[in-house]
Amino acid sequence: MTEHVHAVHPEPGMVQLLTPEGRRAEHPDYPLDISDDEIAQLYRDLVLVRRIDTEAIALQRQGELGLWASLLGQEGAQIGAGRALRPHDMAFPTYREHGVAWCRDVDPLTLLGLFRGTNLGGFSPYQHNFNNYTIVIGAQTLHATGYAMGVVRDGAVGTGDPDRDTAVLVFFGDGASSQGDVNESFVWSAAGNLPIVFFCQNNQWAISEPVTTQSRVPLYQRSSGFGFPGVRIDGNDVLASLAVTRKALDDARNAQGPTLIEAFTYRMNPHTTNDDPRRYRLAAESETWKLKDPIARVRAYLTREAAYDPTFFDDVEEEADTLGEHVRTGARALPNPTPESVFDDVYVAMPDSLRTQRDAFAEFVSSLEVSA
Ligand SMILES: Cc1ncc(C[n+]2csc(CCOP(=O)(O)OP(=O)(O)O)c2C)c(N)n1
Repeated sequence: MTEHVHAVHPEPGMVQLLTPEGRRAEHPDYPLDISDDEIAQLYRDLVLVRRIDTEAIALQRQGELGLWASLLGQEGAQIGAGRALRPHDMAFPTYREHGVAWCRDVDPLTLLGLFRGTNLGGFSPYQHNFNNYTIVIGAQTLHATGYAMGVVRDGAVGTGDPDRDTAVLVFFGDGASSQGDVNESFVWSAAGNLPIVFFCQNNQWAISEPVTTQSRVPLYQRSSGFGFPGVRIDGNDVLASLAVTRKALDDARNAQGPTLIEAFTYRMNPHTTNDDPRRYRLAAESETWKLKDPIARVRAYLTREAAYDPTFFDDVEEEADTLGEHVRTGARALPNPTPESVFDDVYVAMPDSLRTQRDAFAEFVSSLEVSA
């Protein structure tokens, strides 16, 4: 039996650098100089973020989280894009970018706090160069566009200094592409030639709404009407995501303006833990996408083409077990927030007027406490 039986070919025009069977492919516009050890590091990232996701779903089922938005199936898109960022670039996520958060060194427990209701975002966007999660669909594309305008005003574009030139990477979904906010950000980014990369994870579904009813053209073609390039990548291919995002971020930093990347992928799990996809999609669909799993192909490459030893995979599994333990015990131990913490992180330096309000609120709250 040959392995061609399970060959899954990319759509025409889609950039793919690692096939679902784990073979390297070349693309003339996106050469990727990467060592096997670097690919092994990407494998580690992919496995670890999948483990965070699996643990989070279990915690939600046990009543420890109110909700969780799973990234299953989208790890390749997110790790490739996340690892293409330079430290001083700024990224704007939606609520599903746990893989990018991982690349920005955000502790998974901080993300879990948002879904447990113990924090309102949890981390400083400026410490990680990673904005807080945004639930309002598409709003973060305008935030990112405003940030990119600031980058231009600071003169941090096209100077040729790699430590100064800055790009902005913003994530959104296929459903979000129909939002006015996203289209307004396309207009402003094109008009201002802003250093921004729009990274659309087309996971085929906006809750129960299929992408086919959202758009009559492939999403990556939307950008041409706004006057900037669009590229479709195999969103389950971490190498394609890395190479194409890297190039788009380089262009942005070099004052070449925006790019739209459509990562063609699939949401393997329900929209969130509150959703039941059996009500609106066929099981056969996800069975087909399983053949394009973003982790299996990297493992196949490392095993067959790079001759990696089984001990490497065992070590990554062991690391995932340790991380799982950290997530499980850490989530249960997350401290309850104090009422006045809603005032934290609103301003970099709290104005006196807000400080006065916070103190009055704290006094009010303590007046409600019943003495034993
Ligand atoms: C402005 C706004 N409208 C509606 C919602 C409700 N809502 C939450 S997720 C979602 C679908 C988003 O789909 P998509 O952009 O494809 O992203 P995905 O969740 O698939 O990653 C909707 C409509 C919302 N959060 N914000």
